[in-house]
Amino acid sequence: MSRNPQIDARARAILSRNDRGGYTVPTHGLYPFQWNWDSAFVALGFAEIDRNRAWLEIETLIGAQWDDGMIPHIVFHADDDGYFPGADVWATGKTPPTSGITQPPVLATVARQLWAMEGADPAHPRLRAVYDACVRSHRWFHRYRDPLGNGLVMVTHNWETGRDNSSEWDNALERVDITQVGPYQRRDIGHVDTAMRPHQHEYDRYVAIMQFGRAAGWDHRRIAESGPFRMVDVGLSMELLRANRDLLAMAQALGDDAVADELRARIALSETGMDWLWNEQAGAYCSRDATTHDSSGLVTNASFLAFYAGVGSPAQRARLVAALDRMAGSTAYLLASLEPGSRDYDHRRYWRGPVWLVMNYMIARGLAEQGHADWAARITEDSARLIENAGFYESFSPETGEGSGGAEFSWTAAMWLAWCGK
Ligand code: 9WN
Repeated sequence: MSRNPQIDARARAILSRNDRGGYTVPTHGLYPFQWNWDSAFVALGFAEIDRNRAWLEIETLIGAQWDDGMIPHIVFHADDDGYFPGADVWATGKTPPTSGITQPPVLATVARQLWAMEGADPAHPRLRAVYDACVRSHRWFHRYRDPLGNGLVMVTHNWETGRDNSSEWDNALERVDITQVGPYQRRDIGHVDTAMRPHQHEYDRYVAIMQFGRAAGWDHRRIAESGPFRMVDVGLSMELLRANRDLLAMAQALGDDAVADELRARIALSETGMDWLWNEQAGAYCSRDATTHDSSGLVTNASFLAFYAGVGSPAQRARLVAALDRMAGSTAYLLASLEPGSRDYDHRRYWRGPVWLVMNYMIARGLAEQGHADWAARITEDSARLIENAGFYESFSPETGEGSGGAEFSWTAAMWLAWCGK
């Protein structure tokens, strides 16, 4: 049952307009290439229209997987100088050209859903290749991105988190040396209002961290050990734990016992390890610096992925629900990306306040699975109202509902079709 057939038609038109044949750009203009986690969520939208096209979206993405197992955050299928940093700046030397970092591992979770929609047959002709790619990608995380050996995920660039300018990174970014960055031209602020994008002094640091990776020849071991930004991200830690559970379900169906054992051990490690991110004072899971061990102490939308990951004691979950309740009391629309009142909260600026529908989707799904149907319904309803009132923006003000960032956004359209518009 569709909530509004006219909005469905607009959502389909956005996916079709942003479809470049085999892959979808997040939005035209601002983001002219294929992005990793965008494509995974977009596949869920396509699954409502054309299953073949949904599989193709993720097959194109895994076609750019590196030999070491990393699935890159951007795949530069075609030249376009409307985005900085482009393929020549990353200089990874891959074919097709890609960036040198990754993004949130939500692919296995999406693949399991596509496979389940089609009957969960272990002999499904398109399952095996995607499954194998996810196994290799998850092993890459376990091998290179678990410096503490506790099953949590360290990122080496804030762009890997997908929550680019979250205040969680501020202290670590302050320490990044920008004296050698040199001149460059940002393209993002030519497409959207500067007030909705990261500040210049932050962008300089993003570029400096990228330059470190390039100078290291994109040697992921070296970057993990001595890179200028080493953050254990609550978002990726929760997303990978969830994705490992979904991958395990596929491994069992395929009778891949060795991988299933490996995944069970990883899941157990992460379940126990997650407490390292719990901040009792904040009453939430918060990211922590892998070098200094400082906790951000900030409640962000990523904190609520605990339900999606299936972690937290009853007491911890109660604190998270209390935080949800506070946020519902202070904003018109759930769920702000940073708790209002926090340092540098800004309801229009990117990941420092605005609501992002893909995060809402994962959080609502987790809440529903873990016995909080009322909160899941509230988040789903708010998400639908945001689209109905403002359109398919990249993100939205939690206070006014006004759209923020790019318009005609693929993953927002996909979330309408696959979730909140149903
Ligand atoms: C850098 C594409 C991407 C999303 C990220 C979002 C934004 C890029 C940017 O856009 O990041 O990767 O240049 O701002 O933060 O989550 O995947 O939609």
